Amino acid sequence: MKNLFTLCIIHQHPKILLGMKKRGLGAGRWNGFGGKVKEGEPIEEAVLRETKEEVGVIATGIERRGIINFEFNGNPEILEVHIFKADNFLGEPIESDEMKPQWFHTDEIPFGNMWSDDIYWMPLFLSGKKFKGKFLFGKSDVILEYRLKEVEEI
Ligand code: 6OG
Repeated sequence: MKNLFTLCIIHQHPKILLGMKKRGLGAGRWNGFGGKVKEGEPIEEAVLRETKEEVGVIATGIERRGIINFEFNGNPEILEVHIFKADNFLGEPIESDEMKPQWFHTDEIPFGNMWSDDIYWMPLFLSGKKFKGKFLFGKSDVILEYRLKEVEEI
């Protein structure tokens, strides 16, 4: 079973906007904004909807940069996460029920308090590359296996 998710990172060099996830999947970690794509919903609309819901801004200049499939050992669900970059936004970032936003310098990204895959693909993301990959997680969200490659087109 495969489910589609979005993840939006607003990148205004040298800073990125992340949110501390307050509930649900990944609670207690910094991440971009996003969530599950609804049945029949275009992915580009889903990423804008989730970003608006979670941080109160309309992301602009979005570009898809990565697609990563996540699997958790022993769980048949595959999460296909579409990662977008936004280079600007309308409105002011505000805290929501789900996320508390904060800007981070790209040299001070809090990888120790993020999903453990992020440190692998974030350098590609920050340098403007496109990428595809797959991560298999075990207990305590340890990475058991992964594949990650840069691609020309996504
Ligand atoms: P909601 O619970 O908000 O959707 N997500 C992941 N992000 C990273 N960086 N690594 C993972 O490794 C992830 N698994 C899921 C996708 C969950 C949000 O979390 C992202 C969504 O933006 C396993 O509906």
